[in-house]
Amino acid sequence: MEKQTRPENFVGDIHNKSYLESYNTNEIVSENFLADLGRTKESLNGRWNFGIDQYDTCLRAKWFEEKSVNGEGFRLPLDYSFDKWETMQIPSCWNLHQEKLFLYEGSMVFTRTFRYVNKGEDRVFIKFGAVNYIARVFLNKEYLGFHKGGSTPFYVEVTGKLQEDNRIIVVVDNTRRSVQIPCENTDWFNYGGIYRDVELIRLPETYIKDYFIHLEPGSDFKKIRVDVSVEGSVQAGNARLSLPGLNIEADIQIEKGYGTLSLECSPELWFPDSPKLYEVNLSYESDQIFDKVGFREIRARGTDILLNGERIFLKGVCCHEESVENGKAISEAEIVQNILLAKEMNCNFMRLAHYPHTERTAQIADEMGMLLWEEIPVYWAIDFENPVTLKDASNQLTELILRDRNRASVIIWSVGNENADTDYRLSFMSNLARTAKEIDPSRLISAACMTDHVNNRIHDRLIEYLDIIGINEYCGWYSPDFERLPKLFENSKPEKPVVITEFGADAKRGERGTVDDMGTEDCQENVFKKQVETLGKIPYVKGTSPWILYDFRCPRRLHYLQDYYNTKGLLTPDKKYKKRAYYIMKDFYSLK
Ligand code: GCB
Repeated sequence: MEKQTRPENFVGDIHNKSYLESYNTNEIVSENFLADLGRTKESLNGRWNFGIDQYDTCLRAKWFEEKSVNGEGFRLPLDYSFDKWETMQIPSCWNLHQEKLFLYEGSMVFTRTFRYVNKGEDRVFIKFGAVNYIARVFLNKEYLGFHKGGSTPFYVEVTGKLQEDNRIIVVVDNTRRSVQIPCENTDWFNYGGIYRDVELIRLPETYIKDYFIHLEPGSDFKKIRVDVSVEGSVQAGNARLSLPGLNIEADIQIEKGYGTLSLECSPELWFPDSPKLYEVNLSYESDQIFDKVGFREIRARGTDILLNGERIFLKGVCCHEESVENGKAISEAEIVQNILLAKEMNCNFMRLAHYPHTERTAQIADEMGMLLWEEIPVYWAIDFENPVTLKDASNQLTELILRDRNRASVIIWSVGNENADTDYRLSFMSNLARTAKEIDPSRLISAACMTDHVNNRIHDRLIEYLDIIGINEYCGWYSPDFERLPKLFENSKPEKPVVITEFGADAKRGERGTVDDMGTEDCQENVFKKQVETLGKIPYVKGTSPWILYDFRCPRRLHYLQDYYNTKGLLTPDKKYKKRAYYIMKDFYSLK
C-alpha cells in the first residue's frame, strides 16, 4: 500500500498524528535537581493567562513560536491571544478556579511575561514546585523540555535564554493514563495545574548542587556525616561547613565535584516532643546555602522501631493533601492546622498519602515535631511490566528523596500502596526499595501492603526488601468479619516491625444509627473501637495510621451519604467537625 504523506497545506498540523514526538526530548529528571532551600528565589507566581486546550492545539500548531506571518511574509490567522486570555492565580488547582473547570482533565496552556535583569549571576534556573502531571515548558519561543510526575519539583536551566522581556509557556496535561504513576484509577481527586510555587534562582557558574547531612547510623549519635556535590568548572577545592549551634566550622574537601566529611560531635537529638533544629551554612566558591536541620536516628531492630535508640510506637493518622478551598494547593496555615489536629489526637506520626506532599509539610513538621511517612503514588494496578513506567516511578522517588532527605521529621520512604503480589510488581517495587536505600541509607523503607486474604496472614514477597511492613486491613468494613483480625495476627510471625497503615470505615457527619448501619458515625466508631482493642495487644504492631484524618474529594464515591467524597475521615472536609471515631483514636493514643 502506498504510504500516506502529510499534505503540505495551510492546515498541515491537523494531519500530524505524531505531533507529540517533537516534545519527547529534553526530559527534566532527578539529575536536574538542585538544593534550593535557604536560597534567595524570585517568585514567578501571580496571575498567569490560561487557555483550556482540549485538543492540544498549542502543541500541534506550535503556538509557542508566536508566528504571525508565514515564510513569504503573509499574515497568518491566530487561534490564540495569550495576553487577552483570562488569568488564574498560580499556584492553584484549576478545578477550583471556575465551576466549568471542576471536572476538567486534559491540556491547559499557561503563560505569563516577566522582566529579567542580570544581577551578576552566571546561571539561572526556573523551579516548579509541582505540576500535575506532564509539564512542557517553553521560553521565548523555544521548547525547553518536559517533566513527568505530578507531585515532585523540577528545575529548568534557562541560562543564556533570558532577555529583558520574556514569555514563558507551560502546557500542563493532567490526563489519567494507565502507564503513569499513579495510573488512571485512584481513590482521590485528579487536580490539575501548576499548584506549587514557580521561582527563579540565580547562581554563580560553580554552585552547590546538593548536600545531605545526617547522623551517621550506628555512631551512637556522636557522628554527623555530610555529603556535598557541586556543579560547574571548579570541581576541586574546599567547601566550608558551619553549624554555629554546635560550634562547628569545618572544611569539606571537594574532588571531582564531590566531598564527604564525618564529624565527631554530640548534637541534642531531635524528638517529636523536643524538635531541636540547628542552623547549617554551607559555602563553596561564591555560592552559599542555608538550612535548619534536626539530628536523629531511626532504625528497626527485630520487630521494634527505634527512634534515637528508644523504642517508639508510631501513633499515626493518614492524611491526603487537600482542602475544600485550595484542593492540593494547600496553604501553610492549612499544613499547620493538619499537624495541630493530629497532635490534638495525640499523634506523633502522619502518613502522607499517597504521593509527595509539598516540601513545606516536612519543613513545618521538622519545626513542630511530627514524624512523617512519605510515599510515591505507586498505587493499585500500576503498569508493572512497563520499563518506562518504572523509570517514571524511580524518578519520582529520587526527586522526593533528594528534596526531603535533610528533614528529620521524615523517617520512612514508602514505595507504594496496595499492589497485588505478582512477579512483575515484585521486580518493580524491589527495584524502588533498593533505589531508596542507595540514595538514603539513613531511613527506613516501607510500603503499604495487602494481606494474604485467602490464608488470612501477613505475607507479601516484597517484605524481604522492606524495613517496616505496612499493612492495610479493613476488618469491620471491606471484610465484615472482625474475628479475622486477631486471627490474622495469630497466623503471622513477622520478623520486622508491622505498622497498620490503614483501617477505617465511612461515616457521614452527624449520621446516626446502630453499629450495623453502614455510613453512620456509630458504625465507624464501632469499627475503630474493635480495631484498637485488637491492635493494642499485638506485640509486633509498632504503629497505626487509620484512614484518614479528614474526608476528601473522590470521584469514585457516588453513594448519597458520600456525595463524591471519601467519608472515612475522622473529621469533615472543612476540618471543623470531629466524628465520634476521632475520640476513640485520641483515647487509644493517650494510653499508648
Ligand atoms: C485503601 C486505599 C485508600 C482508599 C481507602 C478506601 O485501601 O489505600 O487510598 O481511599 O482504601 O477508602 O477505600
